[in-house]
Amino acid sequence: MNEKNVKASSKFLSLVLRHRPEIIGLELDSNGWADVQELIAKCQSEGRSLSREELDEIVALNDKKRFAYNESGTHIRASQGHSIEVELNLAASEPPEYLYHGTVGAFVPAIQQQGLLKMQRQHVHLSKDKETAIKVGGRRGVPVVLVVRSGHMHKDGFTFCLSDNGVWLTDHVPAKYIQHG
Ligand code: HQG
Repeated sequence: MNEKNVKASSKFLSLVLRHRPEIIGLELDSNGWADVQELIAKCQSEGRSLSREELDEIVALNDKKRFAYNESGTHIRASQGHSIEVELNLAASEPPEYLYHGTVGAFVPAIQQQGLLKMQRQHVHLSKDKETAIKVGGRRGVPVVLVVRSGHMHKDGFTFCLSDNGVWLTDHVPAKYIQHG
């Protein structure tokens, strides 16, 4: 598979494994897992041919390791980023003192009022480094990086989880814990 095909198939997988499994008639279990054989068969019946080998390549090569197999390799899920309700069963982890959130200037006034909200997704997404936050914000325009005082939040009783692909997840970041980077 060339890089372009990996990217296109990854985008399609993000759509079905995070947001809209029903477009190929797929069902995810409550933890977000899809049966691999069913996924392959349903992609094929929708004219999206995808072999197990190609899926292996996507899981291994995807730039952000967005997808993961279960231990026995029978099921696959997105490691984070869902809009549909799934229970990822991630253990709570102690975050570093600071985490970063990439956004754009147009959202900053609302964020200063309401804090960071999960919007359409299941969590607020935070990065451990500024470079990643710049990329996340850059998807929407000129990036603005907000610094989250995650250590302080943790001391105050807020829960954080680390996804399998290294994204920090939490439910809400109140404005008082946010500073400009
Ligand atoms: C903003 C990508 C107004 C927030 C990335 C963001 C990430 C507010 C947008 C992952 C707000 C939501 C998630 C408030 C937050 N008022 N706007 N109170 N609170 N926002 O896409 O973090 O490539 O749901 O700043 O790398 O941008 O898909 O979240 O701009 O990890 O794997 O509302 O998606 O991962 O946008 O991105 P999103 P995000 P993948």
